[in-house]
Amino acid sequence: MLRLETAGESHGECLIAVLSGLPAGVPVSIEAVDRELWRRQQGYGRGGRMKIEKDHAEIVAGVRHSQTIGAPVAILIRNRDWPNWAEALPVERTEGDEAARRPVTRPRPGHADLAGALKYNFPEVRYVLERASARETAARVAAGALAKALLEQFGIGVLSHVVAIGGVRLERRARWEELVELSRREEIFLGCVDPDVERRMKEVVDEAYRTGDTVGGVFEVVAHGVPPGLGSCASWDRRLDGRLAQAVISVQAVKGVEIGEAIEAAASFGSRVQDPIRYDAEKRRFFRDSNRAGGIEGGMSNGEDIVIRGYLKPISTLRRPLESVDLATREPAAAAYERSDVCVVPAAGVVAEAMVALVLADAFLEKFGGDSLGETRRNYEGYREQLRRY
Ligand code: EPS
Repeated sequence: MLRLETAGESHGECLIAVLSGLPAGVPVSIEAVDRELWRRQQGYGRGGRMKIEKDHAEIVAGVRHSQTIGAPVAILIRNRDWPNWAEALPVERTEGDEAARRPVTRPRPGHADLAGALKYNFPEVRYVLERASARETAARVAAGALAKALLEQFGIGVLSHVVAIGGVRLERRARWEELVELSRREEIFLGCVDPDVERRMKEVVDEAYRTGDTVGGVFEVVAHGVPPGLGSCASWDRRLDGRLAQAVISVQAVKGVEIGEAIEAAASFGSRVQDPIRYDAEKRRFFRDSNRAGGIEGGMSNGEDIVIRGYLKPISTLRRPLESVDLATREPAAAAYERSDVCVVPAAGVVAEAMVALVLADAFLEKFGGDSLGETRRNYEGYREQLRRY
């Protein structure tokens, strides 16, 4: 239903997102999109680039008079750093010395560098790192903001928080209200709902700064207000958990995804990890006291909050470089270092919110369809009525 394509190099002119499949009539606020872009740029542990950029969405197609018109939406985010790279990455061939292209011949272990150079048959990794860069996620966040705008029309919210940085973990569940409060803050530090845990998280990032290292962690995305029945148990590729996992693991540096309490459950017994089913006769609805399934059973949303965690490896650009091989000489060499971040877990959480919102909006439109928001709403209300009568 929804299709997202992004384009753009980290140090190119701009990033572009093209999102098609949204019905007409979804309210769009540039301020709201920019707020999401701002949230993605925050967090303790970001590098110098975030002081240069101030991401702003220029919507150039598909939205008129603050509403979608049913056409593909095209969003452009300019790179403020581009003037510093115009000579290194011109669109047309230029004469001049090789060094102006800023070639990188010492691939970083863990980065796309080497695999990309081999795959695309490049003698050095500049083009690969430009596109593999997590800078691309700004385009995803802009598109995700539109998916959020659709979901919001149906009372669905998608937010994130940081559960762990290195070995420091938040040992309790966060309430939805806490995530709402966190998302409204004017200062984002490490994105943890508990200030004491956040302070200890900061110490881990400081240690990485001191030692020229990087640090990873875990973020959690929660989708609140999702109706039961999104996704499907009938076909493997329509299962909501599979679609969400793909979307979240596609975020740069995410190496693992967990839905609900999957990791703990794998070490436990069946009698302890399911969420017993209850019925509230007054409200005429089924509910659970726990949500270990993370809101998904049989590949479908079950009406509880959807909870999905992303496990982020420490990013692979280290100030204290790892061992590598120079592509030009084939001699052992220290991996290249380019200005980078030390910790990006809070930002990755914001990106994953966008990815979760895009998948949920897709599954929502798959179930309810409609070329205009009014039509989608009628179909949705019809289903709600069916649930009430069930
Ligand atoms: C960026 C993410 C990181 C930053 C990048 C901006 O990208 P990468 O995945 O390549 O490490 O380091 O900034 C730079 C490349 C730079 O010149 O500082 C982002 O999320 O916007």
